[in-house]
Formats: sequence, C-alpha cells, structure tokens
Amino acid sequence: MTEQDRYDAVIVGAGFSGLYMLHHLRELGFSAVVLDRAAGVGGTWYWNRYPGARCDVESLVYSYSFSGDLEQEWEWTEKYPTQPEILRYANHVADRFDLRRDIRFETGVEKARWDDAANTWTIETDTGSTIVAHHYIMATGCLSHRKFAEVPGVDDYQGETYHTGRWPHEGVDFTGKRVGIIGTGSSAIQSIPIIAAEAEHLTVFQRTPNFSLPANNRLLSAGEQETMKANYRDHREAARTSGFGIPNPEPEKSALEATEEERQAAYEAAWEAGHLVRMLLSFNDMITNKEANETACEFVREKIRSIVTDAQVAEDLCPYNHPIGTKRPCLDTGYYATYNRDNVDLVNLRRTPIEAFTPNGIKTSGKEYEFDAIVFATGFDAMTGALVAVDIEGKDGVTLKEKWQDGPRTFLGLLVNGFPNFYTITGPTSPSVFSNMMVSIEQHVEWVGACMANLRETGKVAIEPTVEAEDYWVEHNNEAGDETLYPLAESWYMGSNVPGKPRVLMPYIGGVGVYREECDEIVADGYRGCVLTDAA
Ligand code: FAD
Ligand code: N01
Repeated sequence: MTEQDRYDAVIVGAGFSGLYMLHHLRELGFSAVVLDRAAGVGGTWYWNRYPGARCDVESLVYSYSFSGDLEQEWEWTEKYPTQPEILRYANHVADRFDLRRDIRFETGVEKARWDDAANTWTIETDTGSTIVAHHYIMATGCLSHRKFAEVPGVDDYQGETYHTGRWPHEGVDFTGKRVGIIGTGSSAIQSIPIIAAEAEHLTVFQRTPNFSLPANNRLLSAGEQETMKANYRDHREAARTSGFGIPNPEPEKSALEATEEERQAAYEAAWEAGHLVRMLLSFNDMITNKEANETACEFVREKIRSIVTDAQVAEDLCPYNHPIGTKRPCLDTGYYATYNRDNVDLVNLRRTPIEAFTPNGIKTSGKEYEFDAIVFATGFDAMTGALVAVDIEGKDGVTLKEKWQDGPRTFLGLLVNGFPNFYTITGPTSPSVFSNMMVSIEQHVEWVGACMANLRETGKVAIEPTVEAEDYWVEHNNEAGDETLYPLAESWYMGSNVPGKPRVLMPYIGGVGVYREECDEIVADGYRGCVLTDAA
C-alpha cells in the first residue's frame, strides 16, 4: 500500500541547507518534511569521512548565524574543524531544534511531478512512499553526487575500493597495504598524507596538479572564541556583504603595479595564514588578469620546489595549466612533503595515462601497478548532478534534465521557469561554491521562506520565473564569469570534469554581497521577473 502524506513543503537533503530550511519553515508556521538517503544528518559531513577530512573555512565562520544562542553555546576546538567535529555540530543542531521528528532518513527521492491543476508536487521515494506538497525544495548539495574515474574494467579489479565521498563509517585500516589513489583535488590532498603514513606503499595517480597552501591548523584559544563571540553580529554582517562570504579587506592595488617585494610579502602572508581567500584577494586583479594571477602561481610553484626534494616530482606537482583559484584551490597539512617519503610515488597521468583497471590494480601506458586497495578521490558531478539525478517533471511534461541539457538555466540559482514552487538551495548560477557555503545557505533558506510566506499572505498559489527573467540571469551569470579567468580552467566549476557535461561556469562569481542585493531588490519589486498565480 502506498503511504500518502501532504505537507506545505518537501525538503530533500538533511545537510546544513535542509536542516535550517526545516527549522525556518516551522518558525514561519509551515508544515514540512525532510527526506535524505543518509541514515543521519550532516550531508557532506555525514558522507565524506575519509582520513583528514576537514573544512578549509574557519570553524567560527563556517557555522550558522541564525541563532545567537547556538552561536554562543557551541565551542569549536580547532581553527579548521575536522569532519567529526562538524558532524557533531550538525547533530547538535538537529537535537537542539528538535528537527529529527520531521526527517525521514534512508529515503531517496527518485521522482517528482508537478500537477498544474492542483498546484502541488507529488514526490516518490525509494521506500515506496509518495508525498504531496505545495512547495518542493531541493537542498541536495552542490557536491553530493559522486563521480568515478572513466576508465574501463573497474569491475574486474578484485581488491578493496573506496570513494572519498562515501567513506565507510567504521574507517579503513591501510596498515601493511599497497594503496593507489586516483585524483589530486581537495579530498586527495587532505587524505594522501594520512594514508601515506599508514600504508605500506601509496601510489598517487595525478591527472592535473592543484595549488595548495598549508592550512597551518591549530587549536583555537579561549580568547579567540570569546572575541569572535563578542563580535559575531558585526562579523556575520561583513560576511554577508563580502565577495566570498568571508570578510577580507578589498585590495586596491593591481599585482602588476606592486613591486616584487610587495607581491612576495602579500603571498607569503596568505601562505603563512593558510588563507585561500586572502591569497586570491592579495591584489585586485588576481582573478581577472592572467599575468597578475601568474605571479601568485609562480610563488606557489617555488614553494613546491622548495619542499619536494626530487626535482622531477616537484615539477610534476607544479600546476601550469590553470590560473590559481580557477580550479578550487586546497589547504593541506604536509601534502607536498609527503612526496619526500620513500613509500610514496607520483604517477603523472599526462605522461602515462590510465588505460584500464586489471584484476590486481591499474594499468597505465607505462606500467602495471598492483594494489590491495584503490581510493577514488575523483570528486563529484557538481552543482547539477544531484538535481538532475531525480526525475523532476515540471509543466508540460518537461524534465529538469531535458531543460538543462545545454547547461543549467535558473533565475537567481533559486527558481526555474516551467517548474513552479520549485526551489534549489545554493543552486547553479548562485554564489554557492564561490563562497563560505554557510553564508549562501542561510541567505537562500531565508529567501525561500520569505517567498513562501509572501505567497501565503497574498493568496497566491504558485511562483515561477518568466523565460525572460531566466534568460537575463543566465546571461548575467555568464557575463560575470567571462570577466574572470575561471573559464580558462577545465574544472568542476565549468562542468568539465564530467565527460559530455555542457561546459559553462555554473556558480555565480558576481559576489555574495552584490548577489544578495539583487535578490532583495527583486523581492522589493514584488518578485520582479516572476509570475505569481492566483488561486482558481
Ligand atoms: P549537502 O551537505 O551535500 O547535503 C545534501 C544531502 O542531500 C545529502 O545528505 C544527500 O544524501 C541528500 N540527497 C541528495 N540527493 C538526494 C535524493 N535524491 N534523495 C534523498 N536525499 C538526497 N564548503 C565550505 O563553504 N567550506 C568548506 O571548507 C567546505 N569543505 C568541504 C569539504 C568536502 C569534503 C566537501 C565534499 C564539501 C565541502 N564544502 C565546503 C561544501 C559543502 O558541501 C557545504 O559547505 C555544505 O555542507 C553543503 O550543505 P548542503 O546541505 O547544501 O548539501
Ligand atoms: O574532487 P575534485 P574532490 N582519471 O573534483 C581527478 C570540496 N572539498 O573530492 O583535475 C584521472 O576536486 C581529477 O583530475 P582533473 C571542494 O570544493 C573541500 O577532491 O579533473 N583523474 C582531480 O584531481 C572541492 O573542490 C575540501 O584532471 C581523475 C580529482 O580526481 C570539491 O569538494 C575537501 C579522473 C578530483 O578532484 C571536490 O573535491 C574536499 C579520471 N577519470 C572537498 N576523474 C576542503 O578542504 C577525476 N580525476 C574544504
């Protein structure tokens, strides 16, 4: 028998977006249910339990601002919090605000269909339940839909395999094992030093080297926490109006106007602080001028050469094919020095590409490697992957996947033409991954809550952006991107890590503060660009 429930809203995802969305809607007097495939809350921090997983936005900042009490009572221990600590925080939030009673775990959403006559969504799950809701909110995360290596024969491999984005809860003991890891993005860069220290031997398969700064992580002092807690309101406000959701002085000078000494001093300060935003905002043209950006690239390359003792390995680790920042840069703890260990090898896949998996390991064009375990640190079908994985059918039977076949089309990264009362938290073409995600999540949740409350107060039953508004926003997003260096990289920001995916800059680079203003103005203008439908 099919279970049938009705709610004002269905929220998919119990990560930081879904948790706050549920709490916020309850406060506004709406009924809502959260569905998540996971067995617990936390989203990213529930799934990504690989060794060394941690945040690279500072803990005191990578946290909710919506509750002053929560802000004051929670004690962070480290500057950059570990995955277990962030997961404890997510669980604390769920308990503190009594959220679990409206969350259905181990429930995957497979299908959703808009009913134009009833102005409702019907959502079908893999547990066989069907839910009808007035509003359908995808809080499914930008980095939740895994991707693997596109190499033949993976099923032939007989050893253990792991993906960093779905790490076993009980952990993995690599002691005495020969391990291969594919990928050198953030997840790999965090886990490689720890796996290397445990395994008998680690072979790293690198297709594209990345830029990484030392995290220089440390315990937080009581004084630091007290100071931040005393100044939280000002800090949060500064974050909301900043470029990346992390307050940082706006640079006035071009890197090309600065002297060599000034440049080195600025980059060294960012390197020592372990601060990615500071590095990218060292000068005002770092993400718009290739020549300016190259000065920082070379600074990091020099650091790599100074750390890694084997000159060829050092050179292989030096990124040359993208400006710094245009692929998500990383923070690490001992990453480059790990290549000085006797039990670690680097395989440059640009020289010897992987040809196939074999029963015992991996075959490149140069050699066959045998492993007891292979780790896929191969990332995600980012931003759109989790959205189009659900069969979402809007008006006239068009699915989201069909609509987005040439790239995501949204209004503000929040609404989609043809899909009334459908919302994407940190959706494509919003600042999302170009920001401290907590800042962007809170802004979207509050925007959606206000939108639903407005419909209720004005007696409307549906909201949908016009094609023109959507066209304007997509064009604006592309124009903002074209003013920067981001389109120069083959990155997941551009969709180029997934074969066949349209190559467009998905996140909005116009800045968190500018974007918030735009969203607020649209509301002030009576939801300019949207059609609001009266009850029949
Ligand atoms: P998620 O946390 O991804 O949660 C989405 C949830 O939706 C998941 O639990 C998933 O199971 C569920 N879901 C998806 N599809 C379905 C479906 N069809 N049915 C049911 N459930 C579904 N951001 C930062 O700002 N700073 C950082 O330092 C940072 N570090 C990161 C480190 C890692 C390893 C990763 C992967 C991401 C990191 N991020 C960071 C980005 C991070 O994803 C966000 O900060 C934030 O946690 C996203 O929260 P969310 O709730 O929007 O999505
Ligand atoms: O994934 P990635 P990730 N053959 O896509 C390689 C956040 N995050 O899980 O660059 C060979 O960055 C791929 O190579 P290439 C953060 O936003 C944050 O590491 O495509 N190699 C790349 O090296 C981050 O950006 C933290 O050439 C293949 C790697 O796999 C995002 O999540 C920590 C391949 C994938 O890197 C994703 O990070 C972790 C193939 N077929 C994650 N396919 C923090 O510290 C892929 N690769 C905050």
